[in-house]
Amino acid sequence: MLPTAELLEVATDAAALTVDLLLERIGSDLSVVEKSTSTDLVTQVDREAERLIVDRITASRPDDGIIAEEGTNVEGSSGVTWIIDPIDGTTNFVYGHPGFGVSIAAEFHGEPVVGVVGDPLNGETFTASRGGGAYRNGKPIAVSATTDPNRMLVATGFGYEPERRRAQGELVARLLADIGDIRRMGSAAVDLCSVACGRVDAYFESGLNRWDFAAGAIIAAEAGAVVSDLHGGEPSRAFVFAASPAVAPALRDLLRHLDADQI
Ligand code: LIP
Repeated sequence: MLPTAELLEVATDAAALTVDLLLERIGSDLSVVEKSTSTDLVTQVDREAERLIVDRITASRPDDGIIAEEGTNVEGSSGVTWIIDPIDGTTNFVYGHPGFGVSIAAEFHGEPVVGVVGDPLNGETFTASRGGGAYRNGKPIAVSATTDPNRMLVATGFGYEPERRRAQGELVARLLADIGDIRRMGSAAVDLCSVACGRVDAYFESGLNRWDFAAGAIIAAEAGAVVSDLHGGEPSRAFVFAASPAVAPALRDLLRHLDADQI
C-alpha cells in the first residue's frame, strides 16, 4: 500500500520549511553564480534549500530515491523517488520579483503520486495527490472556464541557450495573433499551478528539466487540465503542455502547426 498521505505530509512540510527560508533570504546579499549560460543562475540559497528538503525527506523516508536540481542524486530502494527544484524561477528570486517557488514531487516506480509547490510571495501552497484532487492552501482548485481560443491567456517560458531562446521568441510572435495574450512569469512550477487554479488558461514550454515540471504537472492534472507533450504523450523535456480541456485542442493544433516541439 503506497503511503500517499505520508508522502504528501513530508512534501508539504519540506515545502513550508523552504518557503520560510526563501522569505528570510530574499533580497539578502546572494552569491549568484552562472551555470550553463549567463541566464542560468544559481545562488547559495538554492543549495541551502535543497539540503533542507533532502534532510526533511530522509528523516522520514531514508530508503527513498532523490533527484534534485542542485546535484542531489540518491538511488533508493523503496520505489519512491523525489524530484525536487528547491527554487524554480531562480532569476526572479535573485531580483526579488514574484514568480518563483519550491517544487517537490514524489513518483512511485516512475508514476507521479504527489506534487507540492510553494509560492512564497503569493503566500500560496499548491498540493495534489494522484486521484485526490488539487488544492491551494487546502481549498479545492480547478482550471479556467474559457472556451474561446481567441481569448486564451497562455503562459510560456524560455530556455537558456541563445539559439533556442531566439526560436522560442519567434514562436510566441507567430502565436500571439491567434490567442488572447501571453504571460511569461519565469517559473514552470508556478505557471502550471496558475493553469490549475485558472489564473491562466494554458501553459507550454520546451527544454525543461523534470524537476521544473514534475510537481506542477500532477497539480494541473488533478485540477482537471490536459497535461501532456504536444502529441498526447507524457510531458517531457521535449515539450510540456497544460491547458483546460475547453481550449486544449485549439491550442495544441496551433502549436503543432508551428512545430513548437521541434525547437
Ligand atoms: C526556470 C523554469 C522556467 C523557465 C526558466 C527557468 P529555474 O527554471 O521553471 O519555466 O522558463 O527559464 O528554466 O532554472 O529557475 O529552476
